[in-house]
Amino acid sequence: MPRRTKSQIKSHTTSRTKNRPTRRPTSQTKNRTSKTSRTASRPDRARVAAAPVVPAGFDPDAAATGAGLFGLDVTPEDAAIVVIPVPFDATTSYRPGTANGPDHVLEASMQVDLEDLQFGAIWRYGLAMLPVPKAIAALSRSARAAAEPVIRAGGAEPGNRRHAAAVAKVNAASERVRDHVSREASRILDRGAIAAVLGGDHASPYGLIAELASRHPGMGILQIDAHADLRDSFEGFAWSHASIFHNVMTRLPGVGRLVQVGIRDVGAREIEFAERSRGRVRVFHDQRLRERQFGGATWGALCREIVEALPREVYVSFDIDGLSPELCPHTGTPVPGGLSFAETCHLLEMLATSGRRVVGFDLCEVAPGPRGVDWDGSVGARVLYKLMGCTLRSQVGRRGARRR
Ligand SMILES: [Mn+2]
Repeated sequence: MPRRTKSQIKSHTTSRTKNRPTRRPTSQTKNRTSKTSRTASRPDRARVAAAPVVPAGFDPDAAATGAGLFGLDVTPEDAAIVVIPVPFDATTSYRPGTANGPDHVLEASMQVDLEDLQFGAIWRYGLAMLPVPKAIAALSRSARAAAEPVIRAGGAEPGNRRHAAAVAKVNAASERVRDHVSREASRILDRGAIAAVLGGDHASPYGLIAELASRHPGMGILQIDAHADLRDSFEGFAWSHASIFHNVMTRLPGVGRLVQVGIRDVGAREIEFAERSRGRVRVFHDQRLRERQFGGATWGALCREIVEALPREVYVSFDIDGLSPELCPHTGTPVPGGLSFAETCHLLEMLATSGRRVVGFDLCEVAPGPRGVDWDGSVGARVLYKLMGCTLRSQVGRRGARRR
């Protein structure tokens, strides 16, 4: 299909609700039922298309009246996957901006072509994002302002009452975000849909992970990240982005195992935490994976090992900085090394086809560049679409099981 021209993109971003260009070419849109049988010749797509959750009256060929995720006009009530946007990044230590991630990815998602070579017609299931909550964005700004002097000082100084007050304010804000996400997630899960989080910093999905861990005891987490995020409160902040998996592994007994991939910036105490976990935390360091590749191991073999370390039910936590930094130059803490896009897609496909069930996911730390440079968002939107495809594929044939 033809790509949109720059001017189309521009006019779209300035007035996104007014007769924006048609989302899909006509060939895809006439009659979804017959489309299902027409695509059945491709085995992977047939599996996905076998159980579409397409809302009645949805016409992807019509000019959109709203600006839904991926340009689809699907309400959260009709969607099989509902994204909870979390515009919060009070504790990002190096460079703020991921609070704008949800808006940025939403905008870039309009440009994503919806047929997926790996996962088929993902969009058929209905994909939607809740409105970006202005109250959380405002809370992020005020918490960020409170956190700033503490971050500048390199962390809360013991006995510094101003720092202590700031930390208390930031922690309270983070807890409000956690409770908000938990509440929204519970609502989505209760009606049998799949819930996902779009951050925001990496602390954003805690409420979702907590909700899923109580519903799927023993579930594993596949974390793709440059950082281990296993710090026991970072700079004094209990709910720091750098502490999320410390919090998850110490507060959520429902999480059976954490499998980390792409880690290449890690503290001594984080390594110790993983080593003392008796296998509950399994780390695939980026450098170790590369060394094995240099010695002849294939990426496919390494992916199999990663996937086999995971239990039957899996949550995927995707920090965009797990990717090579040229794919996310404006994220909070970019680090050299990391996964390529193709390596990521292969890993997700191996997970999806391994017989495991992906029960939810998040994408965090995507930040826009200066003056609307939309590269980070473009990558983020595509990763989000792949995560959706991976999740749906893993659940195909188990629609009944998706009820809980
Ligand atoms: Mn992270």
